[in-house]
Amino acid sequence: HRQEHSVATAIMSEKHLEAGQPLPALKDGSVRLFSMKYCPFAQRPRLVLKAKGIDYEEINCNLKNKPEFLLERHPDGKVPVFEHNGKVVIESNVICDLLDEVYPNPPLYPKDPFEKAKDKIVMETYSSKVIPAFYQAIRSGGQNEEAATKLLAGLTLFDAELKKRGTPFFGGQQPNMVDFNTWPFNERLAVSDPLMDLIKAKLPDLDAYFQRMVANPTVKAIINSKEIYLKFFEGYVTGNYQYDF
Ligand code: GSH
Repeated sequence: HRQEHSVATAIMSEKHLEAGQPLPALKDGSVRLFSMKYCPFAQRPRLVLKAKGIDYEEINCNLKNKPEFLLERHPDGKVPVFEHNGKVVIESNVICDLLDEVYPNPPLYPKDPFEKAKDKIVMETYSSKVIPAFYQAIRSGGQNEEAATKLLAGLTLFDAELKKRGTPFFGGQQPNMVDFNTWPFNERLAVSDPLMDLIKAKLPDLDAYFQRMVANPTVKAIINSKEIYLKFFEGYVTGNYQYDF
């Protein structure tokens, strides 16, 4: 049964913890996510946990000066890392699928295995066609035309799939795993005015879909503003990453 009233996500580390800092003690039986506030991959399980009303402890990590406890749990010291009862799981997509099995309500995939496979293909396509172009485009402040063209081509496929479904979200009337898996990147497109102008002009239905996602309570609960991302993405350009501001 969905925990409707569970809104009190326990944030253990408001600040990003770094090398030399100990891991705060965990309450018995609780669920923990090692994260970084602006990481799009960590935002995937954060959205899934929120959608399912699961309380969890969030440990934010400084990824330029990694805390030992993160390196002990992930061979490359990446986030997200999920931990429950001493069991550790890495990779955002693996974590999200695990969460959907462990906490089945509400389900975030179709019941039918073939429909579920279709959803996974949409996510795969987005990951291979949109995400690399997204990073290229964002690093250039939306000024790299080749990256913008590639990004738009990837988003066109995504838009076409949603049109084919004919529903407000990939999940139907409500967002499902496809919507949550891709949203962290869609949310960050807002940092670039040229890119958003291009999307509004060429893919107006996709823009309308973005507006529907922004209005969704799960998405809204953990959304960051354009200003916050602009500030964080300065690190991409200067190499001087700031995690707490
Ligand atoms: N494939 C991984 C996933 O889906 O979980 C990617 C995770 C990832 O790249 N996270 C970044 C990270 O931990 C932060 S956004 N970077 C630190 C590093 O690469 O050392």
